[in-house]
Amino acid sequence: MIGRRAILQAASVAALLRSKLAAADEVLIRQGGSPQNLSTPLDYFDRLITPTSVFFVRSHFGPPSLDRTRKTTFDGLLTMPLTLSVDELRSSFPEVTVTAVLQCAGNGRSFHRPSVPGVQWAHGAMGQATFTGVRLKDVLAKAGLSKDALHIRMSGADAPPKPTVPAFIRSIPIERALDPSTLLAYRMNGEDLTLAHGAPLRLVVPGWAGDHWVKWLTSVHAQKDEADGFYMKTAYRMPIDPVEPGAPVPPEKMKPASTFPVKSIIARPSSSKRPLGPQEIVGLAFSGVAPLASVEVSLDGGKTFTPAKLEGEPGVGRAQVFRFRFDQKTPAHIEALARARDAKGNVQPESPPWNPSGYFWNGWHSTEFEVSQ
Ligand SMILES: Nc1nc2c(c(=O)[nH]1)N[C@H]1C(S)=C(S)[C@@H](COP(=O)(O)O)O[C@H]1N2
Ligand SMILES: [Mo]
Repeated sequence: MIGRRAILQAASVAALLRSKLAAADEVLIRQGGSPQNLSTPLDYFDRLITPTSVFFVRSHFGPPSLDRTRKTTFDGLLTMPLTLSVDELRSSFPEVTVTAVLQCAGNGRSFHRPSVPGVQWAHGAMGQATFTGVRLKDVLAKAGLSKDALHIRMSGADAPPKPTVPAFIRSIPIERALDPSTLLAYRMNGEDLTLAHGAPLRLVVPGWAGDHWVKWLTSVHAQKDEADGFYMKTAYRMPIDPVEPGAPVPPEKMKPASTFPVKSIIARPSSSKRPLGPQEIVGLAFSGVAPLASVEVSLDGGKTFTPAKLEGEPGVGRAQVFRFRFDQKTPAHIEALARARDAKGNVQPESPPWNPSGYFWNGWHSTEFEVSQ
């Protein structure tokens, strides 16, 4: 028999859970599509670290159950296959923390013209967090990685809704797997990973788009070839050379989408009224290709640009805050736009090339506001 006390306890746990969910749901913006696509509101891009409670979520099928003791199997072209829980990984390998941008390849898709099907993200399918875990290369070394292994294939505990829907299986090339920044992470922003973000274990690939960051990891498999399946051979591919907007692109003219290009996003002010006097344009900028070099702001529609001040440390796949201050003494309608540049000389374009899946949109972001007495 279930006692009254147990029922009351269960009811209060349920109420607590509901209030927690409601708190996150009130802030995150539902993007539709299947089942958990939530984007971060622009206002949160005024700081280096995006709080986990408002960090965007993208899941193709929704999360599996939460099991912090779930093990991950490392097998394939390894002389000593391993099966390890998070606790076992932690006690066997050095712990590392990276600060990195996690951005969905489809972030900004809604701005491509002609429009492209898929989740219609605006700017909020990205965030920056600290991720703590162990290096994938350390685990592969211990497992005796074979010279024949050229790709690492990964999958998670989430399952498609029906057998005819392909599973989320991804692979990364061996050079990327052995990069010291590639982590098997179990903490985010200093706390245990939440279920939505891949608990108990996810891959972290700084500089590469979110689809490589496999959540709820169960299998890490060393193999000779790139992984097969819909999420490698069809999805997440870009034209090798720019194509006519709207034109079909044959598969052999496509390559996997990996590093995300240089981009800046303005957090504040959003379209609003401002009093006369000091004004500040604030946002985040980053590049998956090279460290950020500069952000410039234009107040005349892109004719002239002035450098903004950068905060935070530069790094590949790492966001910095930019701040641009000016004094507005007379009433005016202001349109401010930002343009970022990375250390390899890549410059954020006014409007990026179209591609069939609408990936990596990184056009200039602008904001308009009214300054008055
Ligand atoms: N197992 C699994 N991992 C996954 C996905 C998924 O559907 N299943 N989605 C990927 C995609 S497309 C993105 S953009 C990121 C999003 O990570 P987040 O939800 O922690 O923000 O997770 C990636 N990892
Ligand atoms: Mo994504």
